[in-house]
Amino acid sequence: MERVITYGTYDLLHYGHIHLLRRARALGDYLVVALSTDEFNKVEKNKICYFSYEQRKLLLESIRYVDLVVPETCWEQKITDIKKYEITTFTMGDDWVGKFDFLQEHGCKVEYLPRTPEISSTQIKHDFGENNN
Ligand code: C2G
Repeated sequence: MERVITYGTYDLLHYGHIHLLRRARALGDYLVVALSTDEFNKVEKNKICYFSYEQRKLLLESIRYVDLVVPETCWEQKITDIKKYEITTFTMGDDWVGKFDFLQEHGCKVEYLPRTPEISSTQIKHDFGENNN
């Protein structure tokens, strides 16, 4: 059984995220999403999420491509995670290309998938803000 994992904030969920999750799931038979906690986002990514971790988790768990959602609390948990969840493939959008190749030394394939270029949570917030002034 090919088990896949991917990581992210997934705040203001949009179709670019869905394209990523669909392709990630297609790399195997089971997809784990490690979802950045509010604390991790704030401290490590300088991101304040619109939706809380629990709300973002509910949204992700409702997506047909996602089998399990677990918390991402630190950058260093990936090696532990691939053992804990018996992961065979790690995948991320290609804005992260090269950053996680080290996981291959731990018996895990690493795939970077092309991002959906025209959409981002930042763009949504910007456009929405403009139309509401
Ligand atoms: N993504 C995409 N296309 C977009 C926007 C995002 O394919 N238009 C992908 C990203 O490449 C990532 C996933 O969707 O693989 C989640 O994106 P973010 O929530 O922005 O994740 P990020 O903040 O990059 O967190 O430890 C890794 C980090 O947690 C990744």
